[in-house]
Amino acid sequence: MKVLVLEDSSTYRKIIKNYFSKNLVFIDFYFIASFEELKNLKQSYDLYIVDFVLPDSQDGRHIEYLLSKKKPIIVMSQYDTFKNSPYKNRIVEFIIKDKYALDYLVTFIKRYYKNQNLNAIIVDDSRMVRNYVKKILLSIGLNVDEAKDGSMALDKIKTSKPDLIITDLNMPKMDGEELIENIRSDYTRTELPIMMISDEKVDDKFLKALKLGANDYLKKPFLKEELILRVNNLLDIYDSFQSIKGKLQLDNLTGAFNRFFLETTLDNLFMIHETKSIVMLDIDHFKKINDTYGHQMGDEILKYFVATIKNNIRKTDYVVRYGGEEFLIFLPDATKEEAKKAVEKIKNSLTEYKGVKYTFSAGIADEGETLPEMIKIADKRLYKAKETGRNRIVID
Ligand code: GH3
Ligand code: MG
Ligand code: MG
Repeated sequence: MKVLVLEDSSTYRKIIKNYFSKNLVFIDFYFIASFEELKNLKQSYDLYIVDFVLPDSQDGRHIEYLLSKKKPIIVMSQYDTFKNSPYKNRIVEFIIKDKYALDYLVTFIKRYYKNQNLNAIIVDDSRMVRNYVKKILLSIGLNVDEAKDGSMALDKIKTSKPDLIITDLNMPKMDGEELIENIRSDYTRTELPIMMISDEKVDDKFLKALKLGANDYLKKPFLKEELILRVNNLLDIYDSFQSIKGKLQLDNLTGAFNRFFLETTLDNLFMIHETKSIVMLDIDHFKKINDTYGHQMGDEILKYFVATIKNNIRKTDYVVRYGGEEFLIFLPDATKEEAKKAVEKIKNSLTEYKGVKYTFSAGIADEGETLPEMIKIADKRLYKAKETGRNRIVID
């Protein structure tokens, strides 16, 4: 993805460049400083980030010029005078250059980058609404299809599963409620998010649709910004659930989740669950096993170890390969005592593998405000288990 930044201040250009190179490694950025340079560009870009006031364009002529490229434009400025500009409704975002500006930009661009691989369907009997919403969704990078009513939407969903449904409630043929019911018989809330937009005046209708399985709603008329923020939020959650299934997040040898999963997804799951425990496990004297029976046998034992763990935990628990022969189990909705029971079950069913006997030590925690904090506490207890003789479970 190629992004063009038009900014006349060399200092601010440097700041942006520096910030983006740290936070957006997978995107190509090009920097220019004037309207003149913009007009001389031969290439086109996927996204434009432009300063509102330039020495050679003070009234937004460069924005007018860019609109013809039909690509999203983000305008930045030190002042909020742009809010009165006629271009205000024709760009995706207006960002004031305050201390939050670059953070927000990075979040927006990351989401835009991911949205390019996602498909949304807008379902509404009014062509005007469809067009309006479609334009907004396109401007945040999504691919968009449309349907006039519920049954047409269902047909489209059956042919190829989209990633987001935005639907009206009152429609001829099949209305929103029936559509939501139908979708939910095949897909859960995290498998296919649904957002309602309706001029429905009765709150009961929205509540009922939420109970039927819609994820969120907006009342018409709504602000463009609000739709963008809510849709992007919904897709952030959707992404983290989708990527759980992704092979990218699995360790090749054992099939446990890897560190990438831990750092990108587990963090979100951690926040969602009120009660949760973490177990850190480490095989005892594993180096000796490798030295005695060979590295290949060591590998097989690691696989067998993970299989044994998985056999003794719930489907909703996660096993992560934390290091070589060190593993982490994340148990949502489990207290330390419940986690301990699971670990004891693992201990009891871990007999031997091809004649090789081995044991493990474990530390368990359900304390800590953040994921790293909880890991640290469990890790400390694991260390204690090792110190005090191995082959044991420590919970405090
Ligand atoms: P302790 O009881 O203190 O945990 O002792 P240990 O020998 O298990 O721990 P140490 O950290 O000293 O050694 C870990 C060993 O695990 C060293 C390393 O070669 C081995 N190891 C790490 N990853 C793999 C792997 O993927 N396959 C195999 N076969 N061995 C591995
Ligand atoms: Mg070990
Ligand atoms: Mg170790």
